[in-house]
Amino acid sequence: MIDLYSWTTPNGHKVHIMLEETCLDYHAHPVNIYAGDQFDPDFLKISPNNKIPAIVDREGPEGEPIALFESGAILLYLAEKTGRFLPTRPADRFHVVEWLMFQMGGVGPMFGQAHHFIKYARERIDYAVNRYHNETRRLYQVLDNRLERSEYLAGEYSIADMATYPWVRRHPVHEVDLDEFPHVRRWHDAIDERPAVRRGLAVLTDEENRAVDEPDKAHDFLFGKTQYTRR
Ligand SMILES: N[C@@H](CCC(=O)N[C@@H](CS)C(=O)NCC(=O)O)C(=O)O
Repeated sequence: MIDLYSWTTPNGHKVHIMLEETCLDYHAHPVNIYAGDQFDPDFLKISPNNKIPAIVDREGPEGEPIALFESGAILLYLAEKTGRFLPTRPADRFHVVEWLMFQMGGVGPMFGQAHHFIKYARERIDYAVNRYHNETRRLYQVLDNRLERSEYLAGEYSIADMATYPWVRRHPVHEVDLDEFPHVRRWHDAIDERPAVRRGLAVLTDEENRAVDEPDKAHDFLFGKTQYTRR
């Protein structure tokens, strides 16, 4: 049994999708990052960066429990554990790792900053909006060029696609029109239709719907004093 600690955000969705694709036995625990749950001392023991997602696999390597944070590490772990969505042939495997790293080091941070300055920042800073929007569009072109030649990012459907799709799915937030990137659109739509993806995106939505919306508190937890308190 795997304990999943997560919320309904792109980084959470990566792992929800992988758990559904691999049919692993798991229990989802909500960590409402808009309500400050990420600072709970018990959560910080498994996720010291106060971010979701995190997992605890009660039957980890050598039968011992293992706790993991960072979505890319969790995807690699689950792929190793199940032998799925990460090829064994070294060249194929490293192409998946390459595109996974491209997501973790590029797509996630840049799209995330675009979301921040377009949607969450309390003042409009044109330089920052343009910088991250331009960078986001540049990364879309890299994806589009790749997907013109390859059905999925690293050949067959893999953890690299599971990592990237939840961010591309948020294209209205970072104000990118998928019609400008037709190969990304074709890839996005194919992944969007997968039953496991639909199930993964539904994980914790009841908890999200029940959550009380307190925008000022959420802003403080994510971007204000609470976030930057030394602990
Ligand atoms: N590199 C991390 C990023 C995780 C991340 O940024 N999670 C966000 C939600 S998408 C979060 O938990 N934010 C809470 C906070 O910053 O306090 C990963 O891929 O797991």
